[in-house]
Amino acid sequence: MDSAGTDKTVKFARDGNIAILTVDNPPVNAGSPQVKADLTEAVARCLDTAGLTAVVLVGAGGTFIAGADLKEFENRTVPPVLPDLLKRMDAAAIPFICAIDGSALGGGFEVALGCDYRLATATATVGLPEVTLGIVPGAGGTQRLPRLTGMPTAIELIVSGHHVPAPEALRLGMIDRVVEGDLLQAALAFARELPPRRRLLQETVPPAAEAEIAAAEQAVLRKAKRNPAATEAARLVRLSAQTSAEEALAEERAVFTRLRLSNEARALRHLFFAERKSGRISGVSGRSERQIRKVGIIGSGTMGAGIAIAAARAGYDVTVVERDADSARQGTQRIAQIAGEQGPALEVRSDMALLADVDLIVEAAFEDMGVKKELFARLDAIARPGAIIASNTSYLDVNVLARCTSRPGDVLGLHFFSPAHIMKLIEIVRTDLVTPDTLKAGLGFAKTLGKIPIIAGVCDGFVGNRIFAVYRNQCSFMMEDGTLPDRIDQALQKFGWAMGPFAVSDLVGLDIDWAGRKRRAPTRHPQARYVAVADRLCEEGNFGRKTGKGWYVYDNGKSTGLNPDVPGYLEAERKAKDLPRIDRDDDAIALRALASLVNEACLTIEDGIAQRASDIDVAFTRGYGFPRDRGGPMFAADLIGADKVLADVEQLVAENGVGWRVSNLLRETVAAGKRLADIGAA
Ligand code: T1G
Repeated sequence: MDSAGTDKTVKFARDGNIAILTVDNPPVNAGSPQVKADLTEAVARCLDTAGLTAVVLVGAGGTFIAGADLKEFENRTVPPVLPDLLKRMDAAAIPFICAIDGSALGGGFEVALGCDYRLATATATVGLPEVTLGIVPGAGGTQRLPRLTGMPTAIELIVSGHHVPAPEALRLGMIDRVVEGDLLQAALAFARELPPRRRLLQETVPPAAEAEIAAAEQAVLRKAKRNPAATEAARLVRLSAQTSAEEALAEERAVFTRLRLSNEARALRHLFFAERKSGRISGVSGRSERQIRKVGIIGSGTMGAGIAIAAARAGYDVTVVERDADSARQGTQRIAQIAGEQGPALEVRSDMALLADVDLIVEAAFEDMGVKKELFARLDAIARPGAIIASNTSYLDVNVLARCTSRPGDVLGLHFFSPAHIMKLIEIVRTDLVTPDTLKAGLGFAKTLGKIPIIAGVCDGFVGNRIFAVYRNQCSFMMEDGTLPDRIDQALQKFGWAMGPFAVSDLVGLDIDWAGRKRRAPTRHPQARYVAVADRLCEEGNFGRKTGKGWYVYDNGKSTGLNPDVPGYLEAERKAKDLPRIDRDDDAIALRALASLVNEACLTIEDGIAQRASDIDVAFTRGYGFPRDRGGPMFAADLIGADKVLADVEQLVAENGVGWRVSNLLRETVAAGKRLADIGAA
């Protein structure tokens, strides 16, 4: 093999009459401007070299190309651009064979689509995830893919942004062959057979019935609401059968260029990097020395069942225990019901001693300090040395639980969100005495479950629930000021929240918060503002959806409108307190809600409970229904104007009195003209 060693990101080598181009830009061979320039040059070299019969394109480091370099997106595009490169490949006389290992995504898969043939290892993944980043494929993806898969499948794949595993990609026609053994050798052998040229753009899109196309479109667009890139992508794929390839490509590029710098795309890119950073702890790196294979779960209520299902699906050997045979029987049924046909089927047992040989125990018992303290002491006696003991508590002091054991270094919080087998967010609660290795093991477990972890310190509610509680409190103040709960919910939904706070309370159950308020009552300042309407609803036994009445009234689980008692209760409370009425429009409601989140988020960072602002954006978009296209509360505040948000925080503090203060960190960040979303970014 003759090879020209250079410091370029694309290496040119030859194997007889076949050129091998290797893209080498660690860690994921992202298509930086340098890569695009080097690839363009290397392709030109191939086309200028006499006697070549084929070009094999491959990636170094066990992966192909992860698409455009998302770090470069804020900068102006510099030529050469991918569409020009693909045009040159289209005009070439010899075939290009793409050899895919690892991932070929976005622009990376578009390069693969610009080749005549695509070979991949069985573990490779391919796809066009651009829509999930608020953009559309910009280098022919919307035109070439439908020619391979047909239009309905192309719409489904491009609008969902699904990463497709090689075997499925083969079935759908996205790739030509799955290779066992050495990928490069297989690609070379394939090239030596002198396959005929196959330029996708010269082919026609396989015909499909309009009904089938529309059904595929509706199914994916419904899930992609609030993402303008989704509708655009579907429209562009349809163009593939309506107009010339040249016109469609020009339109695709125009849409791509327009969306690239949109606020939605910026927000989604911010979240992409935020989610990769959120599990990092400064000074703690690498993998745990401990292997987790066996996982024990205590409690098979909604949370325990969800965690058990998530762990079993991720391949752990799972044991679930309950306090008695009756609860075990109910738990077994609950797991079967939640897991459905997909499984797993797990039998809940009533013998704690079964936890003696597990590597990690997740306690998901009743949320009561007394119960949990006793449990932790018992677990300490049962668990083998070196086993990790975690609590799924959402409020309680995990430091206290750690101290109930003789191994506080092995104790941490793993706070899952409900339903635990679906929700991606998990808080890794860092106790005072936890060892770095225990944290690493917790993070590794979360990652294997496919979760997105954030690190939280110990306080009432950790990061997410602490901030959410303040937001909800503010929403109830706005209600007491004179805006009815359904109007507040509507305003916040209009802003993009999946649900308004009152609808959420009804769903979760008003009794849950009631218990929390009672628990906190002794420590609440007697002069702190307190809205008592929710207590009144609870006293009447109205706990929300499950009792048919809460903030709203329900018929067969569906809301039929505001609970008619609520306006009267509110008027009475306002009169009794002699409160001035404050009318707020939708924007003012959304701004106040955001201001409350941002201020508490900054206080949480100041207190050392949250590590960085972007973790809060991850938590709220992944765990609380904050709109992803706004990038999370901190990113959204930067877009709206951090000074405007600060002004509203100041007003909020002035209106609400005792217990409320403006975060210094917020003030300083705004004064310095820095971005809130960058607080704590390393
Ligand atoms: N740009 C820049 N950095 C990237 C990157 C990218 N596209 N992809 C990954 N990284 C960094 C990431 O931040 C991390 O860095 C490291 O690589 C490892 O990633 C014209 C315009 C490839 C499946 O949407 O889905 O092409 O934090 O931790 O779990 O139409 O990364 O270590 O410093 O995620 O093994 C479309 C995005 C772009 C693919 C690997 N491409 N990447 O997952 O590792 S738009 C994507 C991923 C486009 C064209 C348009 C995943 C991965 P650090 P990781 P992983």
